[in-house]
Amino acid sequence: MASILPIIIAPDPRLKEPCVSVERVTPEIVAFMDDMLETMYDAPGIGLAAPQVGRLLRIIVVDVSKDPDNPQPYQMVNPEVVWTSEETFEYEEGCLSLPEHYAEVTRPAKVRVRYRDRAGVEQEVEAQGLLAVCLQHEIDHLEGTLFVDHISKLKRNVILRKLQKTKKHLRIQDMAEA
Ligand code: K1U
Ligand code: ZN
Repeated sequence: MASILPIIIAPDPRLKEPCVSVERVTPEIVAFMDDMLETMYDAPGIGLAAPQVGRLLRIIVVDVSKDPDNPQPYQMVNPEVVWTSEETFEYEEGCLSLPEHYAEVTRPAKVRVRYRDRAGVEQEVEAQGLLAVCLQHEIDHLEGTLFVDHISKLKRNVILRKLQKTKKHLRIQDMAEA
């Protein structure tokens, strides 16, 4: 049975590190990807990258269907963007590691992504719309890049300072309850 993993909240140095490639898709990697998918659905979210749960591995999961009756999950090992369109697309992004903060980010409108699936087989997907946005957002996580790194320094610092304050308050609350 899959487990729900704790999600790391920014600011945290583990969210700023580049991740390492996965050599082989072992049963342990498959079990970890199942835990990631369960964690993403539970949050709820439409994507999750391994560093968000403390593993600095090049693994992401995505499901933009938002429909529990018809899920369309992707579990990707070593995903890489191999083509982007000239055309761009603006979308108000969120992140499970930056809860309750959103900002407009402009990215290529279409991308082609190469990855290995849970059987270790190389695959490619061409995406547009929300799937393209989400894939780029999750692959960014693997380089230690957050959506706030695509907005102005002023807006980024406002969001990160607010999150730091929230984390501090939560720690004080935890200590008081212990
Ligand atoms: O990477 C993450 O933290 C997941 C993030 C993915 C994402 C959202 C929006 C644009 C780009 C990438 C989220 O899933 S935030 C939560 C969210 O968007 C959502 C949650 C429930 C239903 C629908 C959307
Ligand atoms: Zn994110």
